[in-house]
Amino acid sequence: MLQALLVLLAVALPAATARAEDGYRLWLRYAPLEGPALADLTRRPLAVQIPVGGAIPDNPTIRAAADELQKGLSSLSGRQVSLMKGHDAETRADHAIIRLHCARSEIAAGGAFSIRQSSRGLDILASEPIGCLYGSFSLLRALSEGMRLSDIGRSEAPRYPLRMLNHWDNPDGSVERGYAGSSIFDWWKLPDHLDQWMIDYARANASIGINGVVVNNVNASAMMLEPRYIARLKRLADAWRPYGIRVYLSARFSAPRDIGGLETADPFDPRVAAWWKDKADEIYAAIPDFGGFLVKANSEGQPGPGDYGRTHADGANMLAHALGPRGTVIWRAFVYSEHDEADRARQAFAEFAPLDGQFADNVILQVKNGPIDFQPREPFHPLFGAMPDTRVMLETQITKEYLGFSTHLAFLAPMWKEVLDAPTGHGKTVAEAIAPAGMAGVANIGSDRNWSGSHFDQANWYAFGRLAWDPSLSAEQLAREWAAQTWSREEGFVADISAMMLGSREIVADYMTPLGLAHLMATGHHYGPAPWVCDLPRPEWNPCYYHRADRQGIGFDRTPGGSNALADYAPIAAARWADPDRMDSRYLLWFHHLPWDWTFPDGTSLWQTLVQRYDAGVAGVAQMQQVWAGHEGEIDARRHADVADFLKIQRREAQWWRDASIAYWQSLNSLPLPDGTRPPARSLGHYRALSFPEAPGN
Ligand code: BDP
Repeated sequence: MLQALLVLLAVALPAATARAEDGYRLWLRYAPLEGPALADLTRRPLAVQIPVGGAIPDNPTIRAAADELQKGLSSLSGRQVSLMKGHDAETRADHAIIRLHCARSEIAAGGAFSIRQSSRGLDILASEPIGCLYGSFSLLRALSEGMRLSDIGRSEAPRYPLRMLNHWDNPDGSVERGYAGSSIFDWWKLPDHLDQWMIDYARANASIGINGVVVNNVNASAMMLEPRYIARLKRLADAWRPYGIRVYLSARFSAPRDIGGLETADPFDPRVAAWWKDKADEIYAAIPDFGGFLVKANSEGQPGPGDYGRTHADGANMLAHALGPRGTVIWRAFVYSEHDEADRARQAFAEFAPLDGQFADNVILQVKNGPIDFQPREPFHPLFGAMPDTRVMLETQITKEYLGFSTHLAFLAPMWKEVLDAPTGHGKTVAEAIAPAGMAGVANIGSDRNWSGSHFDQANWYAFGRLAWDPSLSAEQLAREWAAQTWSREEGFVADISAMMLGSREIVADYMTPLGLAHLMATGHHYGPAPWVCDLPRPEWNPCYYHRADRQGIGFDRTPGGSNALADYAPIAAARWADPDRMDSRYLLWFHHLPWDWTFPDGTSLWQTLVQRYDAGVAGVAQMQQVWAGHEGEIDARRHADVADFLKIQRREAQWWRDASIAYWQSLNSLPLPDGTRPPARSLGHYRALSFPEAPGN
C-alpha cells in the first residue's frame, strides 16, 4: 500500500523527486532494495527495539540510532518499520526485530560495536550508546550496499581515538580554500536558530565515525573566543553531542592581547597563563565536553610563542595547562619561515624533532601528510615515526586546494593510503605511528546543496572518515561502498565507477605535477598552472623554488649533494628514494635534480617521459568522461549531468595544465617535442597572461 502510494507521489510530483536527488542526502540515501535483499527484509514485519529502564533510560544517542534505523530500514524496505520499547517485542512474535543493547560491558568502550544474528532478527551490541549509533550506521551501510539482513554480522572498534574534521571557516561565513559555497555554520543566526542542516551534518559525520569538529579556520580570529561565540558554539555542541561529536576551536595565540586587554601573549607571563585558564573555565562552564584548541602558531604570519623567544612546546604546554585533563591542545607542525634558508621541506622537522618528549600529555602534534603542503603527491612527512615520545596526528586535506578544486574529479583515498601504509623506517608504518592520536581532515563542506561542491567530492569526506575509523580499509573497498550507497548498487556500475575513482588522483598528478614535481599552481588562489612565477618576495611562495628548472635540467635535489632532506628520514626509508635509477619515478623530481636528457632504465629520456605523463593525464580525463557517459540512464539524470559538466571542465583544464607546462619547459630547455606529440595549443605568453583574481577559496 505504502509502496503504491510512493509510486503515485513520484508520478504526481516529479519536481519533488528530482529535488530528492540533488546530492543533499549524501551516502545516506537508503535507496529501496530489490531482489533477495528486499525479500529478506520484508519476510516479516520489521521493528526496531530500544532498551528501556536499566542504566540508560532515554538517551538521545540511542534515540538517534533508533530514528536512523527506523528511517533507513523503512526507506530500504519500502515499508513502515515500527519502533518498540523494552518488552513490547515479546508480545509481537510475528515481527523480526533489530534490538539495540547499549550497555554490554563485554564490548569495548569508545564506539566499538558488534552486530549479531539472533533468534528474533538481529542484535546490535555496544557498551555505550555511541557504539549503538555506530553499529546502526554500519548495519544500514551493509544493507545499502545490497547485503542480505540474514548475512550481516560484524564486530568493529575505531582504530584511532580522534577522527576529526578541521573547518577553515571564518566568522563572516567565508571559507579558506572552500570550493563548496560559504560556511555551513550560520553564526549570525546562532544561538537562537539551529537549522536542520546542522543535524544532517552530524548524522553524516557519525555515519562514518567522525567524532570531533574544529569549527573555525586555523588562521583564527580571536573573536571566536568571545562570550557571544561561546554561546553560539554551545548550541552546536548541544546539537551534536547525541552524535558523538565534540567541538574544538582554533585558538589565536595572541588572543590575550587581541581581546584580553593584555599587552603581551608571552606564554611565560603569568597573566597570560591566567587569561587562558579563565577562558578555558568559561568555555567548559558552557560546554562541559569541549574538545580543546587547535593552534597554528608562528606559521605564515600567525602569532605564536616564537614572538617571545619561546619554543612551540612552551606555547603548547601553557595552553595544555589551561585546559587540564578536560581537553587537548592540537598543535600544528605546519611551520616554515621566509628567513630560513633551509629547504622548506626540512624546516618543520628541524623545528619539532628536537622537541620530542617535551610536550605535555594532553598535547598532540598535528602533522600534514607530506613535508610541504597537500600536493597531488608528496612523500610522507619525516616527522612520522621520528617522535616516539609525542602523540602525533595526521592532517590531510579533504578540500582539493591543489587538486583542481571541486570541478576536478580526484578520489583521495589512494593518496591517503599511500601515506598511511608507508613504512617510516622507525619500526612503524605511518598508520601505526599515529595510533595514539588519529587523523584530521581539512573539510570540503560548504553551503552548496550537495555539501561538497561536487557529487564526487562527497567521496573524499566519506573516505576520510572511514579511514580514520579503520586505516586498513582499502581504497577500492571505500570507492565501492561509497558508489553503491551514493549512486547505484548495480554491480556493473559499481565496478566501473570505483575503478574510475581509483585512477583519478594519479590522472590529476600526471597533468599537474608529474614525476614528483610540486607546487606549480598559480600563486595565491592556486588555480591553474604557473610554473613560471619567480618574483614573489618569499622564495618558497614561487613555483620556481620547487621545480628548479633551467636550460640543463629540472627537479629539487634533496640528496646529500643538495638540501639533504633525505637525511630527515630513517635510513631504510631514505634508501628508497636515494638512487634515481632504482626508485619509484612518481617521486623522482621531488628528490632529484636531473638533466633533461637523463634516461630511465628503459631508455626514454626524462623530457620524453615528462611529456608522456602530461599526455597520459589528459587522456585519463577523456577516459573518465567515456566511462561516465557509458552509465547515463542508470542513475538520476540531474546528478549524471552535473558530473558530466564537471568532467568537461576538468578535460579542458587538464589540457591547459599540460599545454602551459610544456610550453614553459620548452622555453627553458629548447627541446623539440617527442615525435607524434601535439604542440601546445597557444603560446607561452598566452598562458602567462591568464589571470583569475576571482578564483574561489583565496
Ligand atoms: C596552505 C593554504 C593556506 C593554509 C595553510 C595551512 O594555502 O590557506 O592556511 O595551508 O595549512 O595549504 O595553515
